[in-house]
Amino acid sequence: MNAIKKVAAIQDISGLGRCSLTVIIPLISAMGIQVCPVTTTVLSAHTGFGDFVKRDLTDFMMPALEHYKKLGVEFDCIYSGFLGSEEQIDHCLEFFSTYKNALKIVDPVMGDDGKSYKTYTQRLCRRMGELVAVADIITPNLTEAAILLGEDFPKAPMLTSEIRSWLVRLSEKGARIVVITSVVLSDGKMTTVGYDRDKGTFWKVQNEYVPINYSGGGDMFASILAGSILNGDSLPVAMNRAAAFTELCIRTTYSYGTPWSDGIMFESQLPWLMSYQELKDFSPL
Ligand code: PXL
Repeated sequence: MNAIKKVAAIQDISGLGRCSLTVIIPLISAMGIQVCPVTTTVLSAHTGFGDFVKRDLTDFMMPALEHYKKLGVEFDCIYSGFLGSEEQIDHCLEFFSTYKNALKIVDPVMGDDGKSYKTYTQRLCRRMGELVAVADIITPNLTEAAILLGEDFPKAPMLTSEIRSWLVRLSEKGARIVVITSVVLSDGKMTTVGYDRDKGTFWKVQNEYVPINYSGGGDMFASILAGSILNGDSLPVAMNRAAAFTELCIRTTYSYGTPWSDGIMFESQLPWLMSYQELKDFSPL
């Protein structure tokens, strides 16, 4: 048992734009959990900038794993996100199979707003399915859920019965907990939905809509969900904590009118996360 839980975060780091490790390290740390980065790529700015320089660290991933095995270190959680190549997926699979007792969280980052990111080929998206198959928890947004299910991106609001069926079908691919973000339900509300297969329960948390999509929003949501579950919160409370903090920070950022590519201003809101509030803004789906 680690005195403080350890999360191996298999993620990239971008100098500009607040995504992946520059979001995950401060947020999970603020929740009292240690982040051990397994850095896949170093970028001057995230790929949304269009123009950036990068150093690929794919060949660092297996030596890092070998080092951890030699040390006998145990991780409480392995958490993967944005990945740059099929080889990086192979290395993630090695981490997951090495740490069988760790909580396996896969954020199948592939796209947003109905489109896949430029760097994600169809083959890379298919291979992401292999990570989803070994995960305990997955956190796709609606675009990624559609890609994983081979469905068209829903242009209209979704019925509860429809999104429940998406949750169950995604869970049949492996994970016992599925959370889908950025779903518009037929009441017109922006909603996060979740399914716990073992308990047979469906949950939702609703959010204020903000008309801009910042980089790193998915990383923010998934890392708080991860921290919250590791700290013993129930699934709906974890969804509520992740959605509430993300909404708080997005609304703050929107009020300043900064560009989407700068990401979400979370620095001044960290005390909210650290104060670990009681939450009850969730309901059955
Ligand atoms: O937030 C996802 C993400 C992570 N890392 C890099 C990205 C993106 C999304 O564009 O470009 C490098």
